[in-house]
Amino acid sequence: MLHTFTTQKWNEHFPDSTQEQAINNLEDGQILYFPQLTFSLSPEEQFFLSPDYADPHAKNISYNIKDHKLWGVQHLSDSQHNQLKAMLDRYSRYAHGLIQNLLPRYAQQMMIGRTSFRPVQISNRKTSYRKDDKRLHVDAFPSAPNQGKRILRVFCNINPNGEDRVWRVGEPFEKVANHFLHQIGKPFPCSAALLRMLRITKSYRTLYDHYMLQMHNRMKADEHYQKNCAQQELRLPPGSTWIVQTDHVSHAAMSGQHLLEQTFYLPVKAMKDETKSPLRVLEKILRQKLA
Ligand SMILES: O=C(O)CCC(=O)C(=O)O
Ligand SMILES: [Fe+2]
Repeated sequence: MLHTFTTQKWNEHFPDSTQEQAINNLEDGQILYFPQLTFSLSPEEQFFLSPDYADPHAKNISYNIKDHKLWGVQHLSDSQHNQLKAMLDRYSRYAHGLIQNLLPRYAQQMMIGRTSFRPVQISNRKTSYRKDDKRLHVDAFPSAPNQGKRILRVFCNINPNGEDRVWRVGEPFEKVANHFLHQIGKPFPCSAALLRMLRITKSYRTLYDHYMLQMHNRMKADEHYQKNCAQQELRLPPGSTWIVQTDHVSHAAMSGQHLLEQTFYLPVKAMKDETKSPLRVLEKILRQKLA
């Protein structure tokens, strides 16, 4: 499940054979794991580890490197606001550099998404079941359909107290799909156009997005599945980094505090083997084009 690297620098160069291995492993649904790849904070930045600066109404603190906007925060002075932005900007650039060096094939075509900072302990967080990432799921976003693009995420545990990020990892995507897909009906006619018109979705919700979102919701709602499907616990210690395609790898985050995360979106045509993408797997099962 984990493919481990000894990398200690965010700008490390990797030989061709390592790049090849990394892309194969990632596309097979493995997690690329860097137990010694740390993101260091300056003494002033350590201040931001307090959960008091996270807006309790937002799921995470978020940053967009394209327009330098930061949101999901509270109680920050202007200069602290800029300092936190600079910290997330640095993480975003480091994560991007790592992908450019390790997965150059992806780097040419991927789009950079949000950077997030999660300073709140997740084990006792209360939310609706759909938003509850303590339940196994594959990622699909209700308001941000991605029309088949892959979701690639770089996570880094920056907990200062030695606390692991504890995940569960579930069964392979094809198994998940075969388990849930037959329960899911077609969308109502014109619903995608309506959602777009009402600006509930930021882009058109394709059939792919419909099936992925329904799978995400049904996995989370199914208590029996959550307890009994094949799964493994994963403990990710502070000072470690990991890369996962979270649309493909069934995952749940059980406990931990202080995580950084950078999202990238990747067109399936950038993959080495696009038959392994959720889009192509669902299309094969449903025998229909979905995006
Ligand atoms: O916060 C985490 O550890 C992971 C949560 C999750 O499900 C995700 O980021 O996709
Ligand atoms: Fe997730």
